[in-house]
Formats: sequence, structure tokens, C-alpha cells
Amino acid sequence: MKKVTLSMAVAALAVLMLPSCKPKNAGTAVSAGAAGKAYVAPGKYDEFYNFVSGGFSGQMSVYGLPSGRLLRVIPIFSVDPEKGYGYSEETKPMLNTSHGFVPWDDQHHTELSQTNGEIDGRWIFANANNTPRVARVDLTTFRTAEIIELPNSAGNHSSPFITENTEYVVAGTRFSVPPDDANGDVPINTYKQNFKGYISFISVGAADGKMDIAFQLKCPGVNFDLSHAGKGKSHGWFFFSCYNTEQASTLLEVNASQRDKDFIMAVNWKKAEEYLKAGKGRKQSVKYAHNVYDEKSHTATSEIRTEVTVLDASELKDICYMIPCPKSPHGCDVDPTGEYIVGSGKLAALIPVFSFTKMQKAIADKAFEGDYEGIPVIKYDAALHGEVKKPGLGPLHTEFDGKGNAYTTFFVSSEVVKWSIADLKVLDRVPTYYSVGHLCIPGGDTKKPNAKYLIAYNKITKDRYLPTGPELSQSAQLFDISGDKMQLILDFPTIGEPHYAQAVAASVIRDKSVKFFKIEENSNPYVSKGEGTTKVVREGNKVHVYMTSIRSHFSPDNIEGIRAGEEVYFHVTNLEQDWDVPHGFAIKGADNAELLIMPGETQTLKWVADKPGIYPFYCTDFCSALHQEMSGYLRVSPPGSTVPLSFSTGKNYPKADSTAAK
Ligand code: RUQ
Ligand code: CUA
Repeated sequence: MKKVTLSMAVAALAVLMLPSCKPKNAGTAVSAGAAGKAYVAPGKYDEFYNFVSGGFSGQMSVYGLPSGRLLRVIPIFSVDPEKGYGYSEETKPMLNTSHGFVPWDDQHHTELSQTNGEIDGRWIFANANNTPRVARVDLTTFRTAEIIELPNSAGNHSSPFITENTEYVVAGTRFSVPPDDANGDVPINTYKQNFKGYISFISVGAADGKMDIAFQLKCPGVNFDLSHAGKGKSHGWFFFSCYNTEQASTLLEVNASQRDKDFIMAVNWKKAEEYLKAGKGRKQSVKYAHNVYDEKSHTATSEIRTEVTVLDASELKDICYMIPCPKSPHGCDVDPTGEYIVGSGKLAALIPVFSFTKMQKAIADKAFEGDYEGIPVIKYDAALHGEVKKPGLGPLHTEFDGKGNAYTTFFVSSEVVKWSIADLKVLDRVPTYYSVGHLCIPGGDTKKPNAKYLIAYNKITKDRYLPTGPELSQSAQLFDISGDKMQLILDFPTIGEPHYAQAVAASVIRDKSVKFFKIEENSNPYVSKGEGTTKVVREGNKVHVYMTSIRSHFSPDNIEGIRAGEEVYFHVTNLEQDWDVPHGFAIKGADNAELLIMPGETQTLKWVADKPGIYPFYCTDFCSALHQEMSGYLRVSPPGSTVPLSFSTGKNYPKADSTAAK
């Protein structure tokens, strides 16, 4: 392999650090008729939902396309005071991990569930990079239904990609680290001996979506970057891009760029299943959290699990194969037929396209050039379909249109390039503003893309919008790709830093939306199903307030007899049974957030009465003409006070002969 000197590497990196080759005519690149194409008239629905990862916001945002209108931000891995997520007692367990409560994460990829390789609109999965977790969002409620932590992992980046019937959600670790049951207190420079890369296969319940770690694959210590499942003829296989096959543990920008080629790792997961059935897995003791939100009790529960089954890919033959792939591959994308696997070397000036059929033949013929820690390395040429020559600089990600074309993003040369899979010829290129990362075509990683639009998610915004101080929103750009040439029709700012995103025809999801929760099905232990059952109960140092909200009052709205220092739990049930009538709840001095309670739901806010006084509480969501009247008072007396605990609504009027305090 070619040896790169330090100075050569630094020179190459200096080029890569340029924000981008800035495209010319940034302001005029928009095509004629763009306004009409992106315009969705007031009151009309968008044609597509676009689910966009939030990067360092930890959330996922949902846009309508082609308008670019923001429809919703779904809290997943970060607390969200707007919705009370991670602040209400019911949602706190969702963010529990083996490290305790973790209120933030970095969310990079979104993947919609599939049946027969087509988007089925049931769930969308999301990864947390930092404290490795995978979440499932329910698309009837647009809320996080489940989060599972991943043991033996660190930097869960090549995740969460799914198999064509959502049999598994797969997650590869970005950082290899010593396994959780080994002594991790080792010198960092013992990477080669002690650090291993784990890939998690998370099974998904066909009916209820429940996630479970079916098994993990123990692989050589490298960085797994991205992945995609095989489909059609390659169903049963999974492909991962790997970098840092140099196994460097310092100054990776130089030391992990030494080799001319890193790998795409091909995993035969059907074979892994056979080994698992044959009892070849080793039970490893670990600790990871599994958190589930129940929509009947409107409550999350968190359980710590202690065991995982591990298959060793270096010992068990025929599970993993390495395919050499030039220059620190990032994206790893499989075309709609399942035949072609596209690797995108971040530092490469070409795009290698591998053939599944040729790869199978190479394995049968043992066309190997050696092994990498016990894993056979297939000869590059034996698996190669061909290379796209001079496509651009810094290829990152590829999506497909289902008509034989691929679209690849180029970070360094700031463009999207359309090319033909059959003959590897470049067909079209458009500039992006600026330095595009991921891209999305509706269904663009499935068997059936819906190739009307392409959205580019750009890393650098610079002069695209009105200045807003040192930080600018990241920007998405919408292209019409229905014709031969890509046409820019819209820019829209995004939340956090988008990485991958997926889109689907609105009709697949729209009509399944839950409009409210049925109050008679509410099984929250603290529910009040009517004002008649509201109450205030003292239990030791805790006071439970069973409260209801309905336009436009709380019941109770006068509470007295609370003592300073007591923990008060407001269990607020929204009695409304109508679409789009949430009520909020906030009380002075609360050290967490509001509650935002959906119709038919119960949510709980913990509040500590810190000193005597009168504490108003009120509804935070403008719910009716008398929303400003939707409020109440809570009286806090000193510790040991004899003021009796009392509560009422509409009964606590001044006595006729006395208005004095008592
Ligand atoms: S990444 S910009 Cu975190 Cu998917 Cu490629
Ligand atoms: Cu209820 Cu405002």
C-alpha cells in the first residue's frame, strides 16, 4: 500500500479544509418557474413528509415538501422544554441509560420502516451518536415510543439502517473500544490489542415494533462509518464502510488517512443467524437501558438489561468479508436492485461501484488478497463493477431514482452529481450552497424510489440568508429531478445540523394520525377521568395533586395547606376529546419545564415548594377565548403549619363578614 508522508497528508488536508470551491452565480442558480413548483397554497397539504435528523439538537424535524414548511419537531434524545419531554415524570425514563439520565445526544440518521423494501409508514428509527442508542418513533403519534441503548459501543454512527422487511435495525460503532466486560483501563496506544468494533442487530417486532438486541458481531477494531442493507438479490447481507483500518488512536486526520484503501465490510447476516441458532454465540454480561413509552398509561418505563449474545466474526467463518475501498469511505449505499454497492471515499477523486454478483463469485472462487484480523479481504477488481471517473471532489453520500441513476453529494466541490449506474457516466451536476453532506430522494434507499425531488442538506450556509450573528441555520435545498436535469427550486433553513433524512409520500402516513387519546383508555395510575375524582393527597413529604384541565379551567384551581419543602406532583389530565386541543401547565418557580398535555392524556410535573407564599399556575397553550383565565393559585405555608390541606374549584369565596386572612 502507498505510504503517505506527513507533509503530503497535511497538504491534502489543507485542501479539504477549504469551506468549498464556492460555486459561481450563487444567487441566480434558481430555475425559472421555481416559485410555482415549490408553492403549496394556504390550506393545501404538502405532497411529501420529510423526516430530517437534527444532528447536535438531538431531535428530528418534519417538513412538508415541496413547500419546506416545518410541521413538527419530534423530541427523541434531547430534553425539550417546549413539550415537557424529559421533564415530565412520565417521559424522564425515556432518557435513562446505563450512565443514568442523559439529557442530550447527537442524532444523525433517520430510517423509515419498510415492508418488501418499500416504506410502510409505521415507524421511523433514529440513532444517538454520543451515548449509543437507537430510537423508534411511532408515526401515528409522531412521538418517541422506544429507546434501546447499545452495549460495547461508542459513537453509534453507522446506524440505524434497516433490512428490507424491518427484520433488524442495524447499528455499527464508530469508535472501537475495549468490550464492556473487559478491563477498559488500558493504555490508549494499545488500540490494536484491546479495541474492538461491535455491530448490533436489533430485532423489531413485526406487529408492535418492539426492539431487542438479537445479537452483536464482534469485529476488528476500526471505525464503522455508515451502512446499508442489501435488498432484493442481496437481501440477507449488510454493508458497512470502515475507516481507520490503520487502527490509529491519535491525530486521526493524518494517521487514519495512510492507507490507499480502507474497506467496505460485507456481512452475511443470514449466516450469522445460523450460527446463533447453532448456539455459537457467547453470552456476555453488559449493562444497557431499554426504555418503552406506553400510550395507554402515557408513561415510560426503563429497564436495565444485563446480557447480550456475541458472535465473533474473526472466529466464525463466512459471516464477514472485506472489500478494499479507496480513501476513507463515508457513505455506503445500495441501489434499488440490490446489485450495486457504492462506496464514497471522502478523500477519493472517483467513486467505486461494487457488484454483489461479482462479490459472490469472488467469495466462491476465494479471490482473496489476504485477510484482515482473520476476515478475508476480497480482491478489489474481483468485486468491482467499475469506477465513476472524475465525478467531483470529496464524495459523501448517494441516493437513487429507480431509473438507473445515482446522485452523489460532493462536500469539497459543493455539488450534487447525477450519474448512470450501468455505464458509470456523469449525466448532470448542480452546485449546492454550500458543502453538501447528505441528500435525500423520497424512498431513495428503498426498492421503489419516488424520484420527483432531491433535497441536499448543506453544512455551510454563509451568505444564503439574512445574517443572524455568528451562527447561521444549516440549509436544505430542494431540486426538481423529474426531468433530465436537476433544477434548484427552494432553499429552506433547518433545525440543528441535518445529516441523513428520509421522505415519503404523505398518503403513506397522513391518514393514520392519532387525533386524541381516548380518556376511557387512559391507564395512568394518577389519572382523573372527570372533575369529580380530582383530589389532593399527602403521603409523607410528598403531595399528589390529581388535577384536570378542560376549556378553560383547572380542577382544583385553589390549593392550600402545602408546606414549604414538600415535593408536589401535579398529575394533570387533559379531559378534552377533540383534535388539537392541548393544555399546558406551568407554576412559578418550577425548576424544570412546562407540561404540554394532549387530549385524553395525563402528565406529571414535579415541583418543590421552596418558601411560603402564593404560587400562581396557568395554562401555557392558548386554548380558548378565555385561555388567559385558565389559571389557579397554590398557597404554601411554613413547615409544620396547621393550615389544613384543602382544594376546590369555584367554591373558595370570601366569607360575607370577613375578608381578612386567617
Ligand atoms: S454523516 S455528512 Cu453523520 Cu451521515 Cu455524512
Ligand atoms: Cu388551556 Cu390555555
